Amino acid sequence: MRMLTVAAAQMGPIQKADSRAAVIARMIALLDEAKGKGADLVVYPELALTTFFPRWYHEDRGEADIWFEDAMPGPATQVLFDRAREHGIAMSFGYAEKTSDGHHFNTSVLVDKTGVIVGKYRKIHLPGHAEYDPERTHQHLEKRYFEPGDLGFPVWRTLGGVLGMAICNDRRWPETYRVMGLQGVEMVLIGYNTPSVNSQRGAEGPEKRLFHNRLSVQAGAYQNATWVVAVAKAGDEDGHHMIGGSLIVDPNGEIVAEAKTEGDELLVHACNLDETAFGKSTIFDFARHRRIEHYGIITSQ
Ligand code: CDT
Repeated sequence: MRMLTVAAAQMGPIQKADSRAAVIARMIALLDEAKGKGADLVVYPELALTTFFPRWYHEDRGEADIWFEDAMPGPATQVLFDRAREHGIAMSFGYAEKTSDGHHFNTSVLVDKTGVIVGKYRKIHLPGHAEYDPERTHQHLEKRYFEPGDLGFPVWRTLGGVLGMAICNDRRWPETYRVMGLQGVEMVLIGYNTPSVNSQRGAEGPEKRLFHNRLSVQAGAYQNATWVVAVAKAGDEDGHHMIGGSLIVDPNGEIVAEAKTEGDELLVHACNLDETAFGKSTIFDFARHRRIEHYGIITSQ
């Protein structure tokens, strides 16, 4: 059996005024707890180091660079890498990335047990809008602050399995999972920040959004015979509430662990990566059963 004990490290709210150091201290506390519970891998949310800043409008785009990291690890995050390496735990977390040539991405990294970044993913499906929209109850300016990811949906052979990453809105798109499924993915790591209300549709509240979260993640897991670990940043950030509902889902699409709070909370589960084999060799044996001659429209429009 190929066992991988994963810890979904849900994080409670991060306020606009919170320092990186304060946030990283919380991440280290979760890492220490995960070590005590035998985790091999800790998964943190999207944009784990800061508040969900795309809700804030900066007329001058350059002012938003305060939310971005231009090195990883950098001066603030080195302690997190050091602690993970001391514990011999792998980790994945999201952050806002500014590249040396001035590009901006919503990024997540996969760090192995020796503290080396072995994988990087840049968010492809960017929701929201680029300009201030007075019609919305709140802003969601990901299209202002980030460029669409340019790395595709790779998978990495590490930790005894085949791992992939996606970020928040990506989890709602079947193509996200299928592109990794076609590469044999066995565990998909996803961080998210999901507002509890739809800024354009007052009637859609937290219950519906938690339902859509489960629906998307469970379907992606089942239809690709993969584990999925989906991790929220939750609760009230400066008056803006976000759903929790972090999940670990097995290759049958069943929930094996689910967050009960909207705070910092660790979900730990020992995942048998060999459980992916049955679905991949039977109902979702892609080579035998897919009919790609009928799928062209998916990539032509
Ligand atoms: N962070 C992120 O991608 N959030 C979106 C909100 C959608 S509404 C603009 C999500 O899909 O959860």
